[in-house]
Amino acid sequence: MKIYFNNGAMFGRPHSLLRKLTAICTCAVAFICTQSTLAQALGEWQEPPPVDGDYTWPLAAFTGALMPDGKILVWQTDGETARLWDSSTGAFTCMPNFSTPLFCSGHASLANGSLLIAGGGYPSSGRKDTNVYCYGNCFLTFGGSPWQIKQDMNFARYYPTCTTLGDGSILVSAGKDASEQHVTFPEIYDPVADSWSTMDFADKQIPLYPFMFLLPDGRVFFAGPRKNTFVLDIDTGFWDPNPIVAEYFASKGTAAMYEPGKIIRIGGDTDGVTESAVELIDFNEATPAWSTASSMNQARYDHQAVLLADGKVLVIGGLAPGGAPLKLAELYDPAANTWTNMEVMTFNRYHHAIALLLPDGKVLSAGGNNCNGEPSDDCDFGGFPSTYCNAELFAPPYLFAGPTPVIGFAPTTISYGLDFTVSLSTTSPVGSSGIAKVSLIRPGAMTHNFDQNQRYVELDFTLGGIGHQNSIFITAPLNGNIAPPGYYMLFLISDDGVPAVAKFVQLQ
Ligand SMILES: [Cu+2]
Repeated sequence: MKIYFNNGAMFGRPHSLLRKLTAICTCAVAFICTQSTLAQALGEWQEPPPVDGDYTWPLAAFTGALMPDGKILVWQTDGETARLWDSSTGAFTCMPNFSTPLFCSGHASLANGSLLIAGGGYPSSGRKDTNVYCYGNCFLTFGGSPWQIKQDMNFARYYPTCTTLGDGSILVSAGKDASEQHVTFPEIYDPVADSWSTMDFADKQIPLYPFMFLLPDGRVFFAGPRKNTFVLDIDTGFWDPNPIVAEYFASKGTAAMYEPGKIIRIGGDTDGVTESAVELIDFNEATPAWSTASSMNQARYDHQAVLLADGKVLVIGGLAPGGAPLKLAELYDPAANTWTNMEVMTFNRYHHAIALLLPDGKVLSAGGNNCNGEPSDDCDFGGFPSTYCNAELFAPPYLFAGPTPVIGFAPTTISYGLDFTVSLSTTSPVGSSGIAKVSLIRPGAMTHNFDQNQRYVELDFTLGGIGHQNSIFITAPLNGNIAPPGYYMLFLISDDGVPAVAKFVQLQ
């Protein structure tokens, strides 16, 4: 942690005396205990724009996806509730989908930045519908509506998980059909042919909204919730029959891949026993196996996990043992295997809430509904009363850790395995020699406490030498299994740990 004089912590170098005092900072040294000092340690919950004291939203965002223009597509239940939120102004634009009740669908992004939405159901049960929320110039092609209706799936599904594969196709797993039966066959969407292919040899019942992750070798890992986890070989079409057994069930918990092949499972509640337990598995090892990591400070379920710009994992909200809502956020550092309490949230978030990393390094926390009877600010759409029609933003501690780098130029497209150059702005308070880390993060798409799309990939880079002090030479990911084709936020992180506002790049 470093202390800067001007409270906003954006400019100036750390003062050595203050730096020493920081290590023993107590509130006895009143002038150090400013808001920014607290924020350096705990982060800070903030009101989303417009900043006018009103956190209210016109809907409870049960589902949210970040689009490559930085706007966030959200909906509550029916497709008609869909809106696009501009995080810079706070303005909403109605984007109604009249064809499908989109609630309880699966979502993942396509190579062109559009969002594929598989199935859905509420208030009826599972549907075969395939919708695409189009990104880019498709508005011109489809008469002004961003919604495209694509080929139906082979199976009706609600509560499925979508997983973008290395070639840009999308695997859809699990869900329930129109008869409330579990769908046991996965299927794959080819966005070029607009067709679905059932994986006929991969008949297996796995839980609703399973934690599915594309591995660096192109296989897909079912990481739970369940003790027995399995690898699905996309090429052969068969599941590996040998389970990789975890210690906890992780029902109502969550999971994230925090680096290619490295997966974390966090918390959950099984048969009324709420877990603080955290487990890790690393598919870069010869024999991947679940291992126990440091537990969260707080046992919880129905929480959300967000990969931050620097590779740490933020856990938001959820419910404590017994079902009381939790406002304590926690931050996991994979390098140190530690959990640190963050600032307490303003609002409850648990069932049907969303949490998404934004390009400025902040996290949007919104929506959810209230199963406990505590006061909430109803925005009832079709039989879902007791909703949290509000949002707040979390500024992680890294945004208070020093001067913020500013990206000047970044290419709009990058190619697998090739180097590309990014330059810092001439106004950036950090030169290229002050850049310590470069990351790509795929935009999140979250519902029901699992993000089906977020992905963190750290990139190799070299700093510009003499004559190129503002340039950084970066190597793009080697292939689509490391990072599927599509749009990513490109973050540069200073040696103080501060991310620049990301630029979106299209990896192809
Ligand atoms: Cu639900």
